[in-house]
Amino acid sequence: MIQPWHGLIEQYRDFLPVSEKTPVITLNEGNTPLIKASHIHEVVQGEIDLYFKCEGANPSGSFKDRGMTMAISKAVEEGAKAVICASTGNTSASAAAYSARAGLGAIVIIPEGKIAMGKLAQAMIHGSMVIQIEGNFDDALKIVKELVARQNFALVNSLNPFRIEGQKTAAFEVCDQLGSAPKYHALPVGNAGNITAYWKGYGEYQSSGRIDGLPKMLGFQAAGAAPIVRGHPVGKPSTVATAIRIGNPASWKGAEAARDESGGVITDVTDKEILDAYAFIASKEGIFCEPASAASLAGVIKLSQRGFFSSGDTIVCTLTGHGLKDPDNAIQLSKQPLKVDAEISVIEDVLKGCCI
Ligand code: AN7
Repeated sequence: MIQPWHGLIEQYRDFLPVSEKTPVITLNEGNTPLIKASHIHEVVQGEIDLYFKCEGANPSGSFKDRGMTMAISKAVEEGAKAVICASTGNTSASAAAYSARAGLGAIVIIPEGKIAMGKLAQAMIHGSMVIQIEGNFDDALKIVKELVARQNFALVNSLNPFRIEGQKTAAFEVCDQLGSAPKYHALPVGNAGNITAYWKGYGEYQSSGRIDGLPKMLGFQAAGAAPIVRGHPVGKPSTVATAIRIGNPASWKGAEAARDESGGVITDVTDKEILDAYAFIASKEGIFCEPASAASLAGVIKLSQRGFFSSGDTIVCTLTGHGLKDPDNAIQLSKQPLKVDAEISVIEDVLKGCCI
């Protein structure tokens, strides 16, 4: 019989800072598919095995749910009345969903006009207080940090260590699904919490004897928002991948440690490379992720062109969020639907010469 799944806190309780007293607020997040790429040889040189960890399959459509089940459960345990976060969209969507479930108030501060439509809809329908600022994510996070110092709100950005604890379980799942750690693990990098969390997770799984080796961590920033690659904060970050439009990541040091301790790389990819990978993943692999997620594959493609990988390497790319979050980019990038009369003969004419 298939074992029922009760969310990642129940599954990985031994690795998480929870006790019998912690009220578990869960939407049964985690247990997301690891899907082997089938057409990757068309874009990546050499005989590599590449897998997508499809985090868009989480309840609110992104990996943030892993951190949020922990952060919200702990906020309830600690008696918080409301939570607050700054967000490029997915953190706010997840915070909104989990705090609705917990009966907590949620305040989300977002950059006006720069979050994808689906994410905005999520924060709104779950009933959080949505505040848009004329500023970017970095401005929003600064405001949130100041508010937390003055008011009794629980911060649920990844500065909250419980977020990292929850998110590290994605590394556990990859190992459980593959039977070992991959040779490389590729991720988009924004505020840098996730790469920090994965590295922590792999390290803990190794210490517990569940895996032997560790992966090399590959992080990819958008070229217009690549502070870690440039070595200094970026004042006006810009990229089509709004989820990672961040100029001064909170977990900067964690990302550098993941890179250096694992012998990995953090580099940048252009918006064109991101969108090409995004279209490839949807049209060839059948997986609809959001643009930021595709930075992981875009980076792998770029490194492979430099001969970075060897035959037989196993690479996992995390696809961090679902494509439905950002319908505008999908529609803009795709061939537009044909508009014709509702006549069978007209449609047959149109179909002449097409592939079907
Ligand atoms: C789809 O929601 O920062 O490097 O405020 O939504 O851990 O920040 C989102 C980040 C990658 C980057 N992919 O992860 C937010 C936010 C998607 C994301 C990232 C984000 P981190």
